[in-house]
Amino acid sequence: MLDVKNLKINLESLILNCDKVIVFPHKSADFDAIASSLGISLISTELNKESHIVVGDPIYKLDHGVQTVIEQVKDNYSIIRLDDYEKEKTDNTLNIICDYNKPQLSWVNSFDKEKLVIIDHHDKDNETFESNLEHIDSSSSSASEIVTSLINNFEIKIPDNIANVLLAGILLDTNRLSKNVTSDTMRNVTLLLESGATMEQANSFFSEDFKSDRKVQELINSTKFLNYTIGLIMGEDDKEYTKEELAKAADYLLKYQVDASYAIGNIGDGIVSISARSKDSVNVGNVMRELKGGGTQFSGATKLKDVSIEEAGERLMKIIFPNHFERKPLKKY
Ligand SMILES: [Mn+2]
Repeated sequence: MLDVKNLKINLESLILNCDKVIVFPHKSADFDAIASSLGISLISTELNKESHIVVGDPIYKLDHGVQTVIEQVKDNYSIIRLDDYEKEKTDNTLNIICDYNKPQLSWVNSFDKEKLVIIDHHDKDNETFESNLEHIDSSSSSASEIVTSLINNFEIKIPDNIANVLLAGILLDTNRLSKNVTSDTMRNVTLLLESGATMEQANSFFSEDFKSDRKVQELINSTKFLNYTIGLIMGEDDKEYTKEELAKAADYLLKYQVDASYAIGNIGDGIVSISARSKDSVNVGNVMRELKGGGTQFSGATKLKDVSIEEAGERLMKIIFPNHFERKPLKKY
């Protein structure tokens, strides 16, 4: 692997020789992905090169903190949708992917090898994209740490707001500096603090999860226990949830004396999702397969189109209790 000094030299020449730079955070962009992408965009701007960051996820589905970040930077950085990428790309566009290295996590499944740069801290495997230049360093805490050190090598001054986001990226992937922290991590943290980031500001992005946590708590509060051993959560018909919120709620119920838990909710675009979890006596993967979904014994999910929450619940009941299915209200435990 190239050290950051050589990464800088190679990246500089690739950026200077392309038409424009397009940066890709991974699907369901988190702080680390978005922060490292912003850092790369900052470098491109300093090299007088046009750059765009492609966020393929519907913005409202992203973590609330990430939405806040995008809101704060969107006047100074070009954040574009997948459709715009199709319009923007040219034969000589340099694509830079941040915080991932595989097609499964990518909104774009294939890139011209010669026009691809990978900056990541996750292990490589045989799925990893082929690229012209890669810096995949699993000893780094985060892509944000790598990019901070890269910006420093370019001797670029980091604006306050970007320093705060990069710090949030490092805090996320180190569980607030409690794991994967090396002296290099701390040197980069220091650099960000010297550039105007503060722990208070960077941490404040995380408290944006409050809204989502509340939704998960509401889901949990609505649990009905069937046969004392199965937890069923049905979201409100007019509310939209993320798959993660449903999964978190189903996960939470496993803390109690349940064998399995199911959380049902609208996830947008007319789709109702069921997230299922179990300890070990119920194979929820099989239950979900009956509903055209999938999973393992312990965790599964499915998506149903054009059904109400109620109907989705009934379909699920028919599979769990095929012989006892009756249309009467579920008893609250
Ligand atoms: Mn990361």
